[in-house]
Amino acid sequence: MTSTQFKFSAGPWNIHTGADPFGPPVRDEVVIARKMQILRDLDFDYMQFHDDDAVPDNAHASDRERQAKKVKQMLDDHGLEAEFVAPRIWEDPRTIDGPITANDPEVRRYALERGKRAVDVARILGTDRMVLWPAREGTYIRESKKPVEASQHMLDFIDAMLDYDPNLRILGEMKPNEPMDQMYLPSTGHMLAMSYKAKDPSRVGVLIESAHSILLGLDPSDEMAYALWHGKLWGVHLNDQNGLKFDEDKAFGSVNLRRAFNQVDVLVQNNYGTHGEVVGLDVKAMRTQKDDVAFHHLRNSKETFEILVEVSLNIDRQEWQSYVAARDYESLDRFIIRNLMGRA
Ligand code: XLS
Ligand code: MG
Repeated sequence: MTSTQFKFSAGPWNIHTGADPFGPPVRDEVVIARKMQILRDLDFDYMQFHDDDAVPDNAHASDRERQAKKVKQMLDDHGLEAEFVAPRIWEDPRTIDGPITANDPEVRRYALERGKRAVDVARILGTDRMVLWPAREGTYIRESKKPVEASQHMLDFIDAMLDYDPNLRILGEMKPNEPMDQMYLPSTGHMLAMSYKAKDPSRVGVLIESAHSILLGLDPSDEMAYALWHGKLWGVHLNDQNGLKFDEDKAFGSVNLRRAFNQVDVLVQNNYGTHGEVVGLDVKAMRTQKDDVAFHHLRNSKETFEILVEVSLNIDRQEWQSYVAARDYESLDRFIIRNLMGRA
């Protein structure tokens, strides 16, 4: 696989106004058609969606199809495809305490309805993938929910979605915290275990975000390798993260180039992308960026990925192996660093 064979995607939320919990927007909102144009100009092939990026959840039932079709047309006009649809089940007032694992059965019913509406949108946008980032499925204080029952609610939700559409695939995007203090199913491993309990395990897999692994104290490339071994790495959200704090969504490779290389290398070496998997870049522009340059984080992340693909394809594997065989890891360490510094 050469770098050009990878397909790239990003969501509308990756071109954003810069609002954060401590301050208002600093840039103008960009309409979705313009975002599509930006992605196209950057040579992206896919756009990712939350359900309400395409159709607001309060849209009238009779109008939902028309609105979704309009977005599909817009994608076609820009030569883009939808990679996935993720139900944004964390903003509605009913979902304050995590809709899928809410104690109130009425709220859990809303989660199911909302999930099904997201599947309808996905169908019209032409994707069979639902990403499940269960943002509020956890607790602020541990005593507020029953964790064993919560696990069953998560499985019930997954099964209901699989039932609703026989072609649907679910990609769990796990994260250990934020907005919750502690999340249920915090890691890839948890979601993979859950996938085998689902009524059709072959349709349940994961999307791994670099920053989420780092927040778990894990190496993203090892998480990716584990999911690849299961045949269940169906999406990635590449980005970077400076230590254990809020989810920073920094440009890919901007904090730790070696960690980025290891992710690219595991993807390249295991033919990621040859079965329709896409390289998603879940990166945010710094708040300091002015409007006209507030997409460079996407361009830069893609470029870093592509250069690291070249490194991975051209690195001297024989020399690499010779250090492994001799158990000379000091030399191996130097070899990798010299390659990353362009001094191979
Ligand atoms: C948040 C997630 C989110 C998902 C899509 O931490 O990264 O943006 O990727 O719902
Ligand atoms: Mg993400």
